[in-house]
Amino acid sequence: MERPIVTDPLPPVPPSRRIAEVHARRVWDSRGRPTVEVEVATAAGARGRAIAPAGASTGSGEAVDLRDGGAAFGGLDVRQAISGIETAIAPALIGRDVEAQAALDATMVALDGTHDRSRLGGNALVATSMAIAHAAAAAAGRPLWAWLADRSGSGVPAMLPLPEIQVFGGGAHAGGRLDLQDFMVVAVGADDWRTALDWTAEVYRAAGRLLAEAGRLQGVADEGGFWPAFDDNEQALAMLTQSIEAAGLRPGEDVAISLDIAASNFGRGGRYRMARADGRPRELESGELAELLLGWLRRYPVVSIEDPLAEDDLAGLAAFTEAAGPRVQVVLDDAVVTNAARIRSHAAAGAGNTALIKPNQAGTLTESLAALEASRSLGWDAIVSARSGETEDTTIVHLAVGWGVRQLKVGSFARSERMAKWNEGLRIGETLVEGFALPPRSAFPWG
Ligand code: 2PG
Ligand code: MG
Repeated sequence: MERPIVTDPLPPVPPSRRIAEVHARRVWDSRGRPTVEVEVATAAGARGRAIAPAGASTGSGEAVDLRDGGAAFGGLDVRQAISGIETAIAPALIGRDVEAQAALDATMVALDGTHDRSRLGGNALVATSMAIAHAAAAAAGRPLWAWLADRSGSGVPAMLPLPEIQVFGGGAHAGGRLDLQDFMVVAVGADDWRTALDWTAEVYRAAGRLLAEAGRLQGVADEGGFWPAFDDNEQALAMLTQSIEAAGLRPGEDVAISLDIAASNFGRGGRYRMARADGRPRELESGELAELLLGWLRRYPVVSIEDPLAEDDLAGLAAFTEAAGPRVQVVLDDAVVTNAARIRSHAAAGAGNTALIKPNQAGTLTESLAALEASRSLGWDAIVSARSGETEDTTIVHLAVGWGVRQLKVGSFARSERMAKWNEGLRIGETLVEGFALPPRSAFPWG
């Protein structure tokens, strides 16, 4: 007689970890645009909440947000993304184990079914993915950074990351007033998070005063950096260096410069149309733009440069990385879009040495972590980054600390969607074994 096949049922998920509710609501971001907030709750009442950010200078390979189109809010409404969470994502997650982040993210990716997350929306996925992590941490009674650190197995001690903070905004964040997008400072000489913020606050004040005195201040750009009315990109670099000095700090020693050229915004096919290359509109070849940037690296205390050439200019990125040398951090954003496979192929080509990690470019935390692990396995460094459209959500600070990422880029030292992140670091530092200590200077290419 045949014996009946008995399969063990999966053990029931305890109420403390069983997802009982996934609720989406429409909220507003720092540009006054609609965005997606998700709340996840377990049967025992642990809750997590997160909000999707939004980019303005996006890479072509990013997960795309689902936006409604039409007349309302410039076509940027997110009602379809919200309804997709309620009708498709929530039913697939309810009853599941909130701790199973990778499996839950995989379910969302499979439900979406597109290569660019365009059916359910990268905005729907990232808000849900981050809310799951918050709910899991809450269910375990742990702060999110500690929950992530417990499970990351990276062996890297949980530490606050070195901040990259914008002082001037240009490019797509300031009506194209300057070609370059982010003129940032990095407190390379600071031993701890509080000192890094103190120094940056002084540089930011000095920059505002110097700009106003020069009659070049036009308000603030999208990320809270000053919107400077310069005739030439290099004038901004010179004034940023002066601002560090005016704050009583040593350029390059205490505080150095980091640039996001965001060259995909003005270049394609190896040709770059700059409005203010040296005060006038000019079209540059890839090699000419590289020369211009290398000249700035020689003349100013620049330690890090992001997207120096466009995302489609792999040969140019590789040539620039080689020419800049190992002491310069060459960060790729638009070209690798938080994607493990793209990071691998760029590393193989010798293009770049550091990956920007933006969870909403990938769509889920699991894919973001895969991108981070790929960069680590290749000997690249990584920077967790916010977007130009942000909110009070502080998840990325916890990701940087919990995943052991040594740098964090959030935008400027003004406006609450930015300050919420810097201030969250002040809270987290009080609870870390390492306190407010930053990674040692020797950990970085400029060390
Ligand atoms: C970038 C980001 C942040 P956006 O290019 O790195 O500065 O901008 O979010 O608009 O892509
Ligand atoms: Mg960028």
